[in-house]
Amino acid sequence: MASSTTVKIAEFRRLLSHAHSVLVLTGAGISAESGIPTFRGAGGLWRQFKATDLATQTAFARSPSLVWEFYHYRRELVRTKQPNKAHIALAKAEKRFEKEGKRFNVITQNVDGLHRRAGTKNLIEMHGNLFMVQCTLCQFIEENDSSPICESLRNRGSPDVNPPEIDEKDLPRCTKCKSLVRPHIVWFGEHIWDDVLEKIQKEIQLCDLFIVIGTSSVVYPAAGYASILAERNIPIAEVNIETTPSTSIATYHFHGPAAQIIPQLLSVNLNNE
Ligand code: BV8
Ligand code: ZN
Repeated sequence: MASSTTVKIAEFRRLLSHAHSVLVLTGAGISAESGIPTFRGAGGLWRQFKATDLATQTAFARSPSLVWEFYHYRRELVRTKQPNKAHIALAKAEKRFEKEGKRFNVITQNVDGLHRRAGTKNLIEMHGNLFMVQCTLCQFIEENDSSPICESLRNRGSPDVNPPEIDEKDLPRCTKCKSLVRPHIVWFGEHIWDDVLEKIQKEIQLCDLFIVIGTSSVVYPAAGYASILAERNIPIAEVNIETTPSTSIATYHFHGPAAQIIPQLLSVNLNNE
């Protein structure tokens, strides 16, 4: 007798084969198996701070040195990690869909860049990226993946110490106007960029199958997308190791780690990887 999960996966795969515009939303949980701590798990702490305390304009205004140590720490951590089978399966599924003349788009809340490194092309990084900076004065935005991002941050960022602050003049500067730069990342209390919201709205309009992976569905506006689509009776599959506010409105809830479940759901064989 096939287990209910096997039946659900088979049903989902049938839906997938008839979909023309798949939209995926990912959160920190999809990168957990790559060794990147999630926000709300135990890994969400750095020194005595919660990530949500540091990812704010107030924290940056109070101590740009502390916030830059936090982001430098995460940049260097991510550099040592690899995309996992969930990221890779999404990238392969996108290629297969494109060949069939269908649409496959990923919206990620993550700033770790792992979807890009896995090969996903149709990607909306709605909260920005650890390897992009924006100028606090002239707003110039640029990629910056240098390690360290500036000399004063070399060997800094350890979660186990509380060193003296770095002088602002020694923190990362704008290549254009030499003013202080900040991570090009949407902090709590900040609006998502208008052009990003427009792209998201378009994808939500076109979506005929929604997959929500590894997010606690707490942070808005991302947390609201599932209910918008549920209103239109768009089938929703959630993949998570816990239930979330999206679970009650999802058509399917696949309970388990993303790296194990996503390849099965998308019929992507990664064993020869
Ligand atoms: C906005 C970049 C309009 C930063 C992020 C009061 C004042 C101001 C604003 C608010 C307020 N009250 C509410 C708000 C709105 C706020 C909000 O929603 N707050 C929450 C906390 C209530 N939202 C905002 O501020 C947004 N802007 O609303 O603008 C506005 C403006 C002013 C005033 C009002 C409104 C901006 C939000 C963007 C913040 N930036 N990231 C950085 O990375 O440094 S958000 C950050 O947390 C992540 O990027 C992610 O988006 C978000 C949620 O994290 P998750 O990805 O869900 O991760 P989490 O750890 O929570 O969960 C992981 C999940 O994975 C779990 O469910 C776990 O079970 C699962 N999992 C774990 N392992 C696995 C797994 N699943 C599968 N497999 C596994 N192996
Ligand atoms: Zn500048």
